[in-house]
Amino acid sequence: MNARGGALHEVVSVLPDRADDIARLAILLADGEPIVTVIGKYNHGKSRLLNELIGRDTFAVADKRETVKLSDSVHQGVRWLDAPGLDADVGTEDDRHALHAAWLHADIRLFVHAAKEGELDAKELALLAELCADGERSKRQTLFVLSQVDQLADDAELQKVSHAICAQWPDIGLNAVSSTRYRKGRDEGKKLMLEKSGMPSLRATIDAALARVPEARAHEAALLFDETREELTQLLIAQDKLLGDLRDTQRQQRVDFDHGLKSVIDKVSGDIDAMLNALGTDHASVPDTAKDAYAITAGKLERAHIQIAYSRACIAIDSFLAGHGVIGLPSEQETVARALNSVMVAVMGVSVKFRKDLRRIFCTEAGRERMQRDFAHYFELSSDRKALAARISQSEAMIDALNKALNALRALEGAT
Ligand SMILES: Nc1nc2c(ncn2[C@@H]2O[C@H](COP(=O)(O)OP(=O)(O)OP(=O)(O)O)[C@@H](O)[C@H]2O)c(=O)[nH]1
Ligand SMILES: [Mg+2]
Repeated sequence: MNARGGALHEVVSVLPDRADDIARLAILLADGEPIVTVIGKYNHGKSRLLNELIGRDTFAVADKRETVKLSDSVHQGVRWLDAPGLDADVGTEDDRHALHAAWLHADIRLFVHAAKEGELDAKELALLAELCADGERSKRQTLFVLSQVDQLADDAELQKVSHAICAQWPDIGLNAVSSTRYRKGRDEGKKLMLEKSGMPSLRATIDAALARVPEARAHEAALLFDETREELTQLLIAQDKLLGDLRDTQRQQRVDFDHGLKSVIDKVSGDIDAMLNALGTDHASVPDTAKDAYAITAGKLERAHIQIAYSRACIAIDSFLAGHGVIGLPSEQETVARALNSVMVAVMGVSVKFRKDLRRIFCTEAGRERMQRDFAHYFELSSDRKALAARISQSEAMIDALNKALNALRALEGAT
């Protein structure tokens, strides 16, 4: 891929829906010969028409569906593209690729319709509408060719068909031609037949259209640059806003979490402090004997007080955490012991037996700061927070890609 290809690739990677426009821009920037293609149903004489226009039998002609892939020939500074018929019922995927390529490459489209078929059918009308709409936007030209007119009985018949088609599409600019008459007139030196074939007049119309190609190309390239730049700019603005919002949400969630957690910790610490101050002598270290197995001893009561106070505090913190999406441990930290896979257990341990432990955890600045820090750590690892962080990274990557695409586009524009 050359530098231009690389730059266009940067643009398509962020604007996949514009792949066709970017492909067309690449063709315009390559600035090769003007390109003329034929479009129409099969057996309507497209290949033969091109052969007569360039004066040699380059493209295969047959009385059946003949052209199945794109072929081209450069003649007198013009690239002529022969395309398959656009009949969906007989066409294949390859045909569609070829037709798409012809659509992308051509500066001038010769819409070929065999006179003996009479009016245009719905498919032809739809295609013509599409070509004209594209022409309005891109200034690419479409010339309508009524082919094989020698197959009509007489001029009156030709008038009838022409009228019928003009009724369907009033400003169609009909070019009636006969390739066989032209060939015969040329081979046999019959000037009148040559003129009557309509080919010299069609050729003159094509030449006039060819003369307009440079201007049309410049218009189209400017249009594609403008539209693409505008779309990139709008996407960038939207993405910048999204990123700003996501970062605000991220910041605010953290502020709310820290603030809420601090209130809960202050409350439970206050309760524990009050309880500890209200307790009398500490009997926790007085050992129970065998005869105390079923008795309530002062030591057991002490331990129960401590355990209940601890559990209450843990439940209060846990319900706050659950409200902020901090529930299980992150998967990489999980163990096979399911009961241990909670953030509470990871931060607080499984139990507390003595007053000094409760005091250390809840009634010192260092203890409270540790809880604040450790719970915040798990908050950041909770799935919603991680998803938010991932969206922020995605948005940052998108902004980066959009900026690169915009710079690449500007560089290309500057180089033209
Ligand atoms: N009578 C008459 N026959 C023509 C004329 N132009 C083409 N034909 C014949 O019509 C048949 C189809 O012509 P092609 O040029 O192969 O038609 P095509 O549109 O390219 O067909 P596909 O490639 O299958 O899409 C051939 O037998 C041609 O000789 C014409 O002006 N007059
Ligand atoms: Mg053909």
